[in-house]
Order: sequence, then C-alpha cells, then structure tokens
Amino acid sequence: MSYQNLSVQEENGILILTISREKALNALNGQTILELRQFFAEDAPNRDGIRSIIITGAGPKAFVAGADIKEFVGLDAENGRQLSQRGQDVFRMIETFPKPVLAAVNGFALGGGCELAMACHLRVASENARFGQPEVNLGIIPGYGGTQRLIQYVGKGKAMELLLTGDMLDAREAHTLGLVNHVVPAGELLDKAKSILQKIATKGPVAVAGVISSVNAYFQYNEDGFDHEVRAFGKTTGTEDFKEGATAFIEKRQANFTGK
Ligand code: CO8
Repeated sequence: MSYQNLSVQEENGILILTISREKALNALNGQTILELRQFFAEDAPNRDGIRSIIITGAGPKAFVAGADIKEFVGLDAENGRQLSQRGQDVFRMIETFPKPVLAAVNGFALGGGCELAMACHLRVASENARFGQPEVNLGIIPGYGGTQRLIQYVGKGKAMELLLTGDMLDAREAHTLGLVNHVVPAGELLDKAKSILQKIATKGPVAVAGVISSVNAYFQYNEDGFDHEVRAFGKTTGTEDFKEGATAFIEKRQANFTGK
C-alpha cells in the first residue's frame, strides 16, 4: 500500500508508522486521516508477523500539531460534524486495535495530535514533547475524542482546566499527571518504545488482545459523550468565531472573538 503522508517501516515485528508532513508540523489533513484509516483497516491487519505498532511524527519538532487548520476554511456546522465523526471513527479503530499501538511523542502533540496519542494504548514522550488541547483558541472544541479521553488519563478537574484554557503541558507534567508512561531524552525515544513493545511481544498475543479489549471495556464508552462532542464540534464550526480563529492563526495574529 502506498501513502502520501505516512511512511511505514517494519523492524523485528514492529511497524513504525511515521506521520510525514514535517513542514506543517505533521498536521492531520483530510488525506492523512484517510491514510490512517487505510493503514489500520486494511494494511496493518494483513501483514504477517507484526506484533505491535509505533506511531511517531517526522522531524525533531512535532509529533502532530493538530488537525490541519489550513483546511478549516469553508467548514460549516454540517461538514464540521462529519469530519469530527470521521476522525473519531479512525481513532476508535486505533484504540481497539488488537495489538499494542504506542505513540512515540517526539515534540508537539496538540489538538488532534494529543487526541491521536491518547487513542494509542501507550505513550512514550521525548523531553521536548508538549501536550495540549488548544482548540478553544480557534473558537472550537476538540473533535477527535479529546473531551472524552483526556478525562480518562488526567481526571475531570485537570481535563476541564486544560480544555478550557488551551494550556500546554511539558513532558514531565504530562508524566506526573499520568498522560504519558515514560519520558526519555529525544535520542532514546524509539529505543525505549521498541524495548517496551519487545517485552510485550514475549507475552501471548491472545492475552495481549484480551488486556486491550478488557481495559477498553472498563470505560464502556459513553457513546453519548462522543456523540455530544461531534454535535458540539459541528456547532462551533458554524460560528463566525471559528472563521476568525482559524484566519487569525493563518495570518499569525491574535484572534478577536465576538461570541457569534
Ligand atoms: N495546521 C496547519 N498548519 C500548521 C499547524 C496546524 N495545526 N500547526 C503548525 N502548522 C504550520 C504553520 O502554519 C507553519 O507553516 P508556515 O511555515 O507555512 O507558516 C509551520 O507549521 C510551522 O509552524 P509555526 O511557524 O507556527 O511554528 P512555531 O514553532 O512558531 O509554533 C506551534 C509551533 C506552537 C505548534 C504552532 O504551530 C501552533 O500553535 N500550531 C497550531 C496548534 C493547534 O492549534 N492545534 C489544534 C488544531 S485544531 C484540532 O486539532 C482539532 C481536532 C479536531 C478536528 C475535527 C475535524 C476537522
């Protein structure tokens, strides 16, 4: 399978999936979301001998800096809802993938990037990683499951603060809060990720799949919460404030929100 925005490498039973849009800080445009779906639905399940997956970002600066804000131009309430649902479906596919998926977070993991990392089963961060859900700065809310999953990792109080302020966490804070499993120097990121996955590869695959599905089952996915997020996201993409927020980002200026 060939991809425009993903590169895939196989190493001792581990697939290393790199989101490769370095100039845009690996932002998830529509094509990348489509390719992630193809990878998790058709490509990875059909490869023999694969025991686990690492997702990382190209370059030294970003894991994924969010959904591609430059594609937000022209979004309205209806297509906002559709795009949110499409992304949520792909991230759910990652979360329920029966083999371990580990996010090796090599820099900014913001918005959809933080949501992608949270959909993975494990997270290892480099010391320069930063995490956040800055959607409120654009006049929208997270749309790829962020309002539901952040609570699961850091608890309601901290999640509420991070979602309302858009503040970023550095790697150490993210570790203290339980959002990431390990923090390592940047040069050791992939080695640490591989060593965790190699250890898991010594366990029974059926047991590994059983742990993943059982841990997911605990949360019993309050589907209403995810549905609610899709509808609320669509509402924000129908506002003037959202157009202003996205335009201000592209024009590199402060947004002026009016509540319309
Ligand atoms: N989308 C598109 N382009 C981006 C993005 C992005 N999310 N982030 C960075 N870029 C681009 C910049 O525009 C810039 O491009 P250019 O050189 O052409 O101007 C290039 O990447 C480098 O970025 P900066 O110059 O801004 O780099 P800095 O080091 O100054 O800043 C930051 C790095 C802090 C990461 C900054 O780029 C930033 O704040 N980025 C935006 C982060 C953000 O707001 N993310 C959330 C986006 S919204 C979202 O993810 C919602 C998910 C749900 C969507 C549901 C349906 C669509």
